[in-house]
Amino acid sequence: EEAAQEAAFDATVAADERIEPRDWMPEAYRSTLVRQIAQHAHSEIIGMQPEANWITRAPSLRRKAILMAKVQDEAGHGLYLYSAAETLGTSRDELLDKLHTGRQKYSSIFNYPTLTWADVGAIGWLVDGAAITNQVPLCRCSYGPYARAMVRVCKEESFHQRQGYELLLTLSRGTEAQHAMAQDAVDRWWWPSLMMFGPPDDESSHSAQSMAWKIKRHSNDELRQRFVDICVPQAEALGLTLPDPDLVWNEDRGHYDFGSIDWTEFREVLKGNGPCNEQRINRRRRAHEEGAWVREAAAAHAAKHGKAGR
Ligand code: FAQ
Repeated sequence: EEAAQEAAFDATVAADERIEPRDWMPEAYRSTLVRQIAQHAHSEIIGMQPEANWITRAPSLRRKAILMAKVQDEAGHGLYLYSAAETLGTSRDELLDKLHTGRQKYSSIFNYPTLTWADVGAIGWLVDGAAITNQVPLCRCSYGPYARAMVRVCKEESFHQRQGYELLLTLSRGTEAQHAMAQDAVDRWWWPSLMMFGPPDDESSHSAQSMAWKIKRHSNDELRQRFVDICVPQAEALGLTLPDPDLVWNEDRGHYDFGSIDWTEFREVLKGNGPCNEQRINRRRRAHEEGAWVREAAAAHAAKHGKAGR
């Protein structure tokens, strides 16, 4: 029986069809998906913090409304992703507990501080740009609920990326001080954005298996290269420079060559030693504790109306 189920799973993946929650799947496939989807969900909700830092200080009502909508979208993305993870048999409570106790990761990028208003633009352009580059192929992920969640997430991410680009363009074309602020933000966010794609391929422990299962469609280095190639002309259009003296078009490869990434910094951030790791996780734990009464009230309401509480 098990062999027949495994053959059916392999055939579904080979035919580029979707695995659905009730289908048989190898335990390692299930746990890999829970790991990746949970890390992704955690990134969305932790990722609300750096930008939320600027909502009260947005320079105009229009900018404030846009930023509030963006941060709210991120909460929504977290919810789609936790729901996708729940279809694999893990509860949201369990996943949040793992985040709060440091047993599951979130993206390295959200451990950097947002020092000026221009950081909101740099995050939109570079961080959301990197997120889209990584997530468009995930719309074809072999696991149905994750793939479908990504379709909507990517549409919203493109709006986020455009708002960041437009914000930076406005600053870049503004006063000298505004231009300098935009350049400084790009200087600080460029390298951490390249790290979002994960370790180099020869150190990426999960890539080979995840690609065989068609969870990932491209390697970390392939997507990083794609992102660099997209950003160079955009930086030119913005009138800003990317902080890499080794960035140069390579005619033979048909890609931009770029300088080496500081992987020591990446590993330190993953170990909890980035500039804001402690602040981010403490704030998340506190928000969770302060929201306990809402969860209790919702459960009491559901119980009273005869529905199973969650
Ligand atoms: N940060 O073997 P691999 C967003 C870990 S976008 C932290 O290559 P894999 C939108 C990895 O987990 C950001 N850890 O791993 C937004 C593994 O550790 P483990 C979120 C990282 O899974 C914008 C180890 O290193 N997007 O939130 C990172 O095959 C603005 C070995 O690595 C996603 O999560 C990192 N950067 O490939 C929100 C996308 N990179 O678990 C708000 C979905 C690697 O063995 C504001 N995820 N690690 O302990 C993926 O595509 C993949 O999981 C990768 C990593 C590509 C991130």
